[in-house]
Amino acid sequence: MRLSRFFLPLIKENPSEAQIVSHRLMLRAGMVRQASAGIYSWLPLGHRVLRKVEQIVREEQDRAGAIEMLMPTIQSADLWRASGRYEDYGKEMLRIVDRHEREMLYGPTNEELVTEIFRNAVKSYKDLPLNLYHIQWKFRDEVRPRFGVMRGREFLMKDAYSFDVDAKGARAAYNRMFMAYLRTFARMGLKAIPMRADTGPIGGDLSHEFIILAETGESEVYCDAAWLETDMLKADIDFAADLQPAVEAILANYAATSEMHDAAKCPVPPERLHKARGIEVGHIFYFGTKYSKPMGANVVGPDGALVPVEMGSYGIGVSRLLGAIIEASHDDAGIVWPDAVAPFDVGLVNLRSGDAKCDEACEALYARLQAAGKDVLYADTAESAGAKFATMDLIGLPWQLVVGPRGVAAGKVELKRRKTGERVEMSADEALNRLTAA
Ligand code: 5CA
Repeated sequence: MRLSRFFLPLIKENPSEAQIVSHRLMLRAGMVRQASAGIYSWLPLGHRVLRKVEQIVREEQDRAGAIEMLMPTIQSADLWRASGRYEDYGKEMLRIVDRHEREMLYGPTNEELVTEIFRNAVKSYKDLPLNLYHIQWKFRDEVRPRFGVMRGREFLMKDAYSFDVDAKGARAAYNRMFMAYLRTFARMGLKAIPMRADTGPIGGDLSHEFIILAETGESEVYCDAAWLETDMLKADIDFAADLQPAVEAILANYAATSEMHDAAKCPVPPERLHKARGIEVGHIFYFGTKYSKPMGANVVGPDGALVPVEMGSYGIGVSRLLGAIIEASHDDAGIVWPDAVAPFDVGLVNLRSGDAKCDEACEALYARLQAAGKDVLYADTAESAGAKFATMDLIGLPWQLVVGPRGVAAGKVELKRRKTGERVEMSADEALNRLTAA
C-alpha cells in the first residue's frame, strides 16, 4: 500500500476525550473514529488489525474443534422470553420494534439463538460433542461506555457455544476452550491470566476470565506473583487428549478477580500475593442446563432417555483486544505492534521522494517485499523525513526500512526494529533476507 493512496487521517494533538493511552493512540493513529457514544467506525488501519486479531482467534477456535457459523445481530424478543432473560437483561439491552410491531433486539450475546438452532437440528448424543462459534457484532447499552473500544456499546465478540450429553463431556469442552484461549492470547504477544470469576448475567457456577494486567484495567485482581514470571502457552496442544491435568496444572497458580477473591481463604502468602488491575479479554462459562432446560433442548442419551443438553459459552472481546494490546505494547512515540497483529509488516520510508535514485530503490524494494508476501506501507509522500519517521513510530509497524540519498549512493539501506529502536545499516539484499525470514 502506498501511503499517498492510503486513508490514514492522523491527529497531531492528544484528543481531549481520550483518558487512556490506547484510546488516545487509536484516535491519533487514524485507526478508529467515534460515530456516537461507544460506537466506532473502523478506519483502514484499525480494520486491518481487527481482521488480524479475528483471524488468530478463528484459527485457534478451529484448531480446538469449534465450527464457525454466523448468526444475525438482530434477534426476536420471544426467544429471550423463552429463557427468562428478556426482562432480566434490563436497560443494557437495545430493544427495537419493527414495522409489524414485533419486538426485536440487538443481540448482546447468543445463548438463546444458538440453543434454538441446536434444538431444531440435534436429537441424539451421537451428534455430540458440538461447539459452534461466530464472530459477530454485539450491542450492550452500557451506562458508561468509555476508554474507546475497551468498553464500547457496539463491539466485536467471538462467542462459542458447546453442547455435550453430560457434565463430563461439558467439562472436556470447557478445557479445550481454556487451552485454546492460552494459545490465542499468547500468539498476540499477550499474557492473559485465567482467573476464577463471577458469572453475572450469563449464569452457571464454573467460570474463568482471561485477564491482561494493566494499570488502566477496569477489574481489580489478585494473583500469585509467580504469574508475573510465567511464560504463556504457545505449545501445540493435543485437543483429542484429556486436558484436565494440564488445566489443573495451570490453575495451581492462584489468580482471582476481586469478586471471587476471599482474603481469608486465599492460599497465597501475603508476600507473594500480587494485587493489580486488569483488562478482561475473554470469559468462559460452564452453565450446564440453564438454557437447554427452559428452552427444551434435549437429546437422547446412550441409555435411550431424553436429557437436557449440557452447555457452556466462551467469549473473546475481539475489538477490545486492540485496546488491550496497545495498553500492553506502546512507548512515548506511539504503538508498538506485536508482529502477529501488525497492520503492515514493514514501513518503507523514502527519505527523499522525488529523487530519481531514491524512488527507484524504493520501488524495487516495495515490489520485492510484496512478492515475498510481506504487507508493506510505502511512505512515498512528499513529507519531510522527520514527519515520516514520526508517522511510522506512531502507527507502530514492527519494521521500518529506510532509504535515503546517502545510503543509495553507498548501496545501503537502514533497517529499524520499532520495538527496540535498534537501527542497522545493511545492503538491500541483506535487509530483504532479514525481513522475509522474520
Ligand atoms: N455469552 C458469553 C460468552 S460467549 C458472554 O457474553 N460473555 S461476556 O459477557 O463475558 O463477554 C465476552 C467478552 O466480550 C468479554 O470477556 C470482553 O472481552 C468482551 N466485552 C464484553 N463487554 C464489552 C464491551 N462493552 N466492550 C468491549 N468488549 C466487551
